[in-house]
Amino acid sequence: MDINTIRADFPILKQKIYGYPLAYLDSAATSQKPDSVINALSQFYQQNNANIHRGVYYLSESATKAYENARHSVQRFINAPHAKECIFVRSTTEAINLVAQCFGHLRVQPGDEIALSAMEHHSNIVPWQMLCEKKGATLKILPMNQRGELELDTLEHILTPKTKLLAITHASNALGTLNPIKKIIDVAHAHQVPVLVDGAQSTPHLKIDVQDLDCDFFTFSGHKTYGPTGIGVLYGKSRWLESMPPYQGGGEMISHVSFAKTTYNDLPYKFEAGTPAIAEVIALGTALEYIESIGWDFIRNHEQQLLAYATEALSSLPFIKLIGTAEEKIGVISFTMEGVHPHDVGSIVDQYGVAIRAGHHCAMPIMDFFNIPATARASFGLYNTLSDIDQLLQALQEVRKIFKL
Ligand code: C6P
Repeated sequence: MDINTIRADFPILKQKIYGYPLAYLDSAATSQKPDSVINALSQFYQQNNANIHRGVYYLSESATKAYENARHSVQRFINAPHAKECIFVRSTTEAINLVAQCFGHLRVQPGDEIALSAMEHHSNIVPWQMLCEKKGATLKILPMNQRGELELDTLEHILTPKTKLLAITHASNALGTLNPIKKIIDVAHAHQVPVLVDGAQSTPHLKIDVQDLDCDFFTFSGHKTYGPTGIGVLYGKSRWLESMPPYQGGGEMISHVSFAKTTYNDLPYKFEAGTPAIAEVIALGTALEYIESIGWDFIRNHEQQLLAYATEALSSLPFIKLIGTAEEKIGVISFTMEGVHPHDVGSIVDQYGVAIRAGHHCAMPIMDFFNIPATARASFGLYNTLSDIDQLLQALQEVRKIFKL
């Protein structure tokens, strides 16, 4: 695989920002999109637009076929046993809210516990807090150490007979930590605790096999996996999804409606009320096929090379402190710079064409743990190069000059 050939697939990368080549280092927030995904969206609206599962005419039937084919692409991509276990939702956030409400409604009683880890994104904290408030349940938090690694020895004590679910991230968006998720799931299952994995940050970077992981639920967002915004996936084991009540009421999720009673549709439609994001689903299928065409070996090796290069270069700078130094990481580097607020770092490097994120990264408990208000964060996608990182390093020197440090 030649990186220049890959970069040529991403039209946005060809532009200059303030006269500098764009060094896009914010793929953890959202990834850029290849031509094939952009074309899939426009081709749908130009040639195939119709509502699905409703019409008896050619366009509707071919749109339905393309939509359901995309579900099969998702099934293959995460190795789900059945396509009906792959539910289309708006995002990781919606997937977790769906499980919190529907699984929570079914399983959680006053006095019960939901276990989370100390490195969760707000999307995997707040829905559970809302559930706990409603049900009189409590949260238990698996702690982490100063490197940003979970203290797995304590997991057995966190899980109790009252624990109804462990909801945990596969990889941290703020620290880059890649958790040993299979091991964690094994321990939880040994305690009869089902597990939801937040795969928002792992899915773009490594092969996901939900059968090998044996997770009960797995979630990811299309826009971080080179696909469109507004589309995400909830995978759930049939036995949970079958027993859970629907999330929203409306068209498509029903089997029969009368004013006296409604019966619900089968999986996956029970959880897909209303007209879905048809074009986005189809383009998500294209994005997953694009990733597969590049290949996991290339993606993992390439991104690990970028991570190693950036880690070595940034840690050699005495004015930089890395936040998150776990042994196993995805391509995410969070850091603080002595004497400069991360927001200023982000705004100044932007003037040199470098796009990074600065802030709490929707992970305020992580910032509290490290006793900092925010970090600057560079995150990599399959299209990044060593020269993107050099451009960041150069821009950081400019930040020092501006602050006369
Ligand atoms: N993190 C980031 O810049 P949505 O917004 O629903 O697609 O994804 C939410 C989410 C859930 N879990 C993790 C681990 C995440 O990283 C994210 C999104 C982005 O880090 C936007 S805050």
